[in-house]
Amino acid sequence: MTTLLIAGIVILLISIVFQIAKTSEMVTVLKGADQARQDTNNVIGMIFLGFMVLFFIGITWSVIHFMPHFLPESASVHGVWIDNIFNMTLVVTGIVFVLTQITLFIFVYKYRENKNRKAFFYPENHKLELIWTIIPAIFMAGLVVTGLFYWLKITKDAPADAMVIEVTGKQFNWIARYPGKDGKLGKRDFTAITDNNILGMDLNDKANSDDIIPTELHFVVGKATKIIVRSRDVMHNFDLPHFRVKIDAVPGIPTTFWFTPKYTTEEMRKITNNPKFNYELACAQICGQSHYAMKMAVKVETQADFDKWISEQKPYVETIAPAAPTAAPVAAEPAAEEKKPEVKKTAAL
Ligand SMILES: [Cu+2]
Repeated sequence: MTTLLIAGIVILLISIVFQIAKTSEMVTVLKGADQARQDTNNVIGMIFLGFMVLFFIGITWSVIHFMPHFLPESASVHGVWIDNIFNMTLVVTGIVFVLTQITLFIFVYKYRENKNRKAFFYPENHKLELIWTIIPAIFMAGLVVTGLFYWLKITKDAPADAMVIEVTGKQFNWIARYPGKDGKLGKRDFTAITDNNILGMDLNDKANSDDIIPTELHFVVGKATKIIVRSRDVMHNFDLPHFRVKIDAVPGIPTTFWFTPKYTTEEMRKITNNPKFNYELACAQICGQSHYAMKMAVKVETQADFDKWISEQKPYVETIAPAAPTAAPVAAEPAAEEKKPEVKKTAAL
């Protein structure tokens, strides 16, 4: 029944179009070709103006509608600089965009074909061309130089007292490792990776004896934090959107990013007016079937709270089952190890 109804509507629409075409042909004959063309141009000009108005209403509506879903204020020191560059670029290019689009549509309407007007041949104007080349070039250079200035500031070496955390991506979860009391991350060997030793930690390396692999990431507010990002299989992307931190996790090549968290989770709950707010580490690289589920909870707290939390964590080696065949199951396997099939072959660390 529905199909029949749709077919009926389509036939009706086709016949309406056909009738309109026929009528306009008759009108052309009655009015004369020139007048008919003039009328058509008027209508098309008005349609362009209407489209422009609807276009700007649409843009304004979508900005207002999606505003509540925008990221809140940056929770890191450098994030504020990134936001400022974004906003500056958006304002400069936005003004140009609005002005050029309005001019474009108004010109289409104003200078529509008219039998009383002759086209004006105006091949070149060096002065005008210089103006519209040099002014945008100055603005673009300003944006690029500002961006570069902040980029160099953001990517310079982390302070010596920065807290170091290693985060390894794998299909499909993140594994965070804290250095423990000795402040050193132990050696790893990808050939030693097993279900019980998920990072292939070298058990002969003393530095590994106190390394901690917790199920969530904890940062200290106001403390520089350096993340060493690795991947155990394919390319992932370490993304902390609230901190404006984003860097690829590449198999075989550790990447690093350092930043300073500005607000604790509690403070951010007040800023966002959302008592359930939580920071989150996501994967921003489509890395396979369960990519969407690749995330980790992140908490920012005071140094005292952090110290308390870390003192409650057990070193990972203590949770690794002994090699004996009667070994008891692992007591505290970190994070929800995914239920999805695991990639059998580990490419690199
Ligand atoms: Cu991923």
